[in-house]
Amino acid sequence: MQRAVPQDFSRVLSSMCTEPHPAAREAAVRFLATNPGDPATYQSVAEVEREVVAALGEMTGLPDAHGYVASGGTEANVQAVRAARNRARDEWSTPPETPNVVAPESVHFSFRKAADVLGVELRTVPVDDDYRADLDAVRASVDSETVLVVGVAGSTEYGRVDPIPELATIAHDAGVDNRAFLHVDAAWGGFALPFTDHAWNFAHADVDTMTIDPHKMGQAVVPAGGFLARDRATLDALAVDTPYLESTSQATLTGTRSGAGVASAAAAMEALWPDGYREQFEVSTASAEWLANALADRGFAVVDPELPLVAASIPDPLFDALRDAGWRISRTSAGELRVVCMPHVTRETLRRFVADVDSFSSA
Ligand code: 0PR
Repeated sequence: MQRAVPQDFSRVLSSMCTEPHPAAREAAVRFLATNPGDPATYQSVAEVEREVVAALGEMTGLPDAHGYVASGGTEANVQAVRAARNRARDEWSTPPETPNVVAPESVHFSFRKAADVLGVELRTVPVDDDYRADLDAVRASVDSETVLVVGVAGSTEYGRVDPIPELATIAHDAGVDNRAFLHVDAAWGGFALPFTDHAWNFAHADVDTMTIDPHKMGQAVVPAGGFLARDRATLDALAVDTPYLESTSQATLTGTRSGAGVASAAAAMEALWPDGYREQFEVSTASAEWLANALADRGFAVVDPELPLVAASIPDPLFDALRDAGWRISRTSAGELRVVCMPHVTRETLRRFVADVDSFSSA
């Protein structure tokens, strides 16, 4: 272990995590030995967590936000499904026998885990020609046992934003007398979307819950995910009694949690919201456009970037040569090269990448 060194970010184009902001790193170290899972004992980190939730609420149009700092987007998505399932079970006049969740096929694979552990059926429906949830397909798939509809705001593969207001309407017409919920997965996109014209947040639509992760574009350390709920009742639907702790109930999925993650999220947001994140968004967007143009100029089919994420079809031998040269790149499920323009991905990095594309193409 003494000789192991952490990942050098200079050739990492595949990650949705990035180098933490210096203030986030420093705060994480200071709060390493704290546990927000026991807020009555670790009171200061619990207070910091309330600040993070309030700040995330401010970013997402939810002044009176309920939620917590989760271990990541996976936990937050699992909790969204669990909350919707529990509320339907406890509040509907006819609780669903086999609750289902309707989501576009672009949804992150964490929903497959959620369906598996929670005993709900995941119904994935096709996306349209631009990789967004196909509303007719969603409409055709919901029924009286639908407890949750999911929209993605910044999809993992193409950075697309689903039509959230329309999905909210569909969700709230589904289910029994009460209504199914709408969850927005902004795990990756949430720290970029405030600087766009997209309708994606609690103020734009009747969104019930949201995933938004400080440890992705928020530049916090891992682990720092975000789960937000419009209603207190949604968080209550997740709570279990904790008889031997001083706090009497716990809504999180994990017990002991990372105070480092919580503190780093607070520090990153204090340093960067809103101007630092806006500036980063503008720089990353310009980089993504630059890369998309550079690849298109070379004759590759490029998926137009909407958020700072570029997908392009390149030949397999070229992909393999780039990987062999140390570039950490990934593929979409359709096989395209996928480059996520995170803060550590500078224009200089992309210039070196395109230079390698050129030299391996002519080889
Ligand atoms: N929702 C969306 C839209 C996501 O893109 C992801 C992760 C999640 C939820 C799950 O979040 P956690 O991984 O925090 O639980 N998307 C990336 C992926 O799975 C995560 C990632 C991060 C991949 C860093 C690689 C990497 O180096 O592809």
